[in-house]
Order: sequence, then C-alpha cells, then structure tokens
Amino acid sequence: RPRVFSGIQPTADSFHLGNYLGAVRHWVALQDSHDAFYCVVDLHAITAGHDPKVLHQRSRVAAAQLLAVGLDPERCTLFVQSQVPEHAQLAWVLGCITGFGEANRMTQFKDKSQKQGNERASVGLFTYPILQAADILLYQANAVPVGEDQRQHLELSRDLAQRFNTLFGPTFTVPAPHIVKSTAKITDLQDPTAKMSKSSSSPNGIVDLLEDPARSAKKIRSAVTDTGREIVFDEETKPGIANLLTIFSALSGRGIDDLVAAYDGKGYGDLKKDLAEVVREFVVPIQERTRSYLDDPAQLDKLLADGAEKARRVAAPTLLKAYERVGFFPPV
Ligand code: AQP
Repeated sequence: RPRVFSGIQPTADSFHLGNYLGAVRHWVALQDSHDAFYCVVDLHAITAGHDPKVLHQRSRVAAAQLLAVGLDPERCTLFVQSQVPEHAQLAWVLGCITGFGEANRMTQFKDKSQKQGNERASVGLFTYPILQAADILLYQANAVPVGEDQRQHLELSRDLAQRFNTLFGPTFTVPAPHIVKSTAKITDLQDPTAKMSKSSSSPNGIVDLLEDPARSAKKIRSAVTDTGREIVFDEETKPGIANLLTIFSALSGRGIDDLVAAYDGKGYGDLKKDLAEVVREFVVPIQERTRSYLDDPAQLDKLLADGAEKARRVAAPTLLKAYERVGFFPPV
C-alpha cells in the first residue's frame, strides 16, 4: 500500500475548521487506502516560544481530537514527534544540504518572523521546513495530505529528497502533496481573503472544534460578507459567502450547487443560522469523544507510546540508511 504522512502542531487549545477541513478530514479518509502515519508535531510547536506545561497538555488534547474525529490506531500510526528522536537527527543532515537562500525564500517564515519581529524570531522557526522534510522523508511517504499553505514546504521536501538521492544514492521516496482544492484554504471569518489560522486570526475569525457551539454560532452570525444579498458561489467577488458555503458543503456533504439552489431567494442570515446548526451537530459528538479520551490520560499516553514504537520501526531503518549514505557511524 502507498504510504502517507502528515502532522499537526499542538499550538492551540483546539483545532479549527481550517485544520479539519483542509487536512485532518483527509487523514481519516486515507487510513484505509494507505499505510498512514500521523504525528502531533511538538518539536515544531516550540519554534515560536511556548509554556512547557501548556505544550504537554495541548499535545494530549491534539491526539484526543484526532482520535475523536476518526483516526483509528488499529488502522493508522498516531504518535507524538518528540517520542521519535530520528526526526531531529535526520533534520540535521537535511539542513546541511539546504541552501541558506533556499530556506530564506519560505514565505511562511517571512510572514511569521515579520509578525514576531526579525530579531526575536528563532532559528528553529527558520529551519522549520527542514524538520518538516525530515518528518516526511523518514517514513518514505508517497503522499502528504495538507492545506494549500503547506505547498511551498512540500516543494522543499521534494527538492531535498531528490538532492539527497543525487548526492548520496537512492535513499528517499519523493513525496507528492495531497491537496484537495475545494477545502484547501478555509478563510478567516473576519477577513475572508486570509486563511483561518491558529496564530494569526483574531478569535472571532476562527471556529474551533472544541469551543461552545453557541460561541461558534455567534462568530458565524458576525462573519464578514459583502453588501449584496444574493447567495452565489464566487470566491473573487463574494469570498465571505463562498467560504461559508464551502464549510457548509464539506460538513453536510451537500454539493455547493445544491446549497445555492436551496438558498435561492433567502438571505445571508438564513444561511448563517443553518450553518451554525450544521457546525453544532458536527462538533458536539467530537467534543464528547475528545473529553472521554482525555478522561484517561494514562491510556492515551500508552496509545501514543505504542504509536511511537510503531513509527520508529520505520523511521530508524530510514535514518540508518541515510547515516550510512553520508558516511556516519550507525547509531548504537
Ligand atoms: N485555513 C486553513 N485551510 C485549510 N487547511 C489549513 N491548515 C491550516 N489552516 C488551514 C492545514 O492544517 C494542517 C495543520 O496545520 P498546522 O498545525 O501545522 O499549522 P498551520 O498550517 O500553520 O496552521 P495554522 O492554524 O495557521 O497554525 P499556526 O497559526 O500555528 O501556524 C496543515 O496541513 C495545514 O495546511
């Protein structure tokens, strides 16, 4: 079976609809057709400053949410990145074949470092995409389900795989992005031209999976739309309505055309009210399941440790091969 790998950062108390619709929903779907490895990337989560206790808890909550939305440890390998040391080990090697200018062209680094102030941005934030390449290449992944914002990082992973293979001999599978266009960029409810983002959206721009659905309803009601009245799907002229229709369609399984026809003659208020209800129905069971996983942290930690052991069975031989290729001694 082809292999997939993807990761998500435990940088907030909850995932948002962008994370779910852009990426995690596809992780769930790919479990049956692929040999799937999914990771809570806590090494990535410390690149912009963090509180250790908060990070630890967020990693657990992230894992619990992934299980709650449908990842099944019997059908995929779910683990926390820091329990598999090979990620950091391979990242060093890949960093040494990455050009400084090449890394400097990553737009996510430019955006995030600008926001933090260039002097304060960490070297870890700069090398983040190299660690991400290591994450993917360690598992010889054929495909990587992510949102549109990760396309450039994926391109770097491909370049590094090809470069390593050329320099030192065939070692890594060259991974392809798996980006599902219709939901690849869920936008901020308050700024429908920007992506919904844990770190840069305002709280009112994000719908979190674990928040009170009454709160989500309020945010959806106050989502920025245009001054028109007609419900049509047009990302250029009506990005706010297009975003609400995209979310509605993805969560309900109804086609966009079907929704547009159903709301013919109705107003934005009706659409928003019904979408809030769809969101509520979707998140309530997820919240219940998340809570039940978190009720037994020992069991959850055990499940993650088992996942890490399974992951290492693939990661360790890949690292060994890469070490041999570059002339290192094997890990003892
Ligand atoms: N708005 C989005 N639409 C579609 N997909 C999205 N993803 C994130 N935002 C959207 C996808 O979610 C996966 C996990 O994201 P991440 O935790 O690695 O961080 P990110 O991509 O940087 O997402 P955020 O929410 O913007 O977090 P911060 O602000 O912490 O950086 C990825 O596959 C991503 O594409």
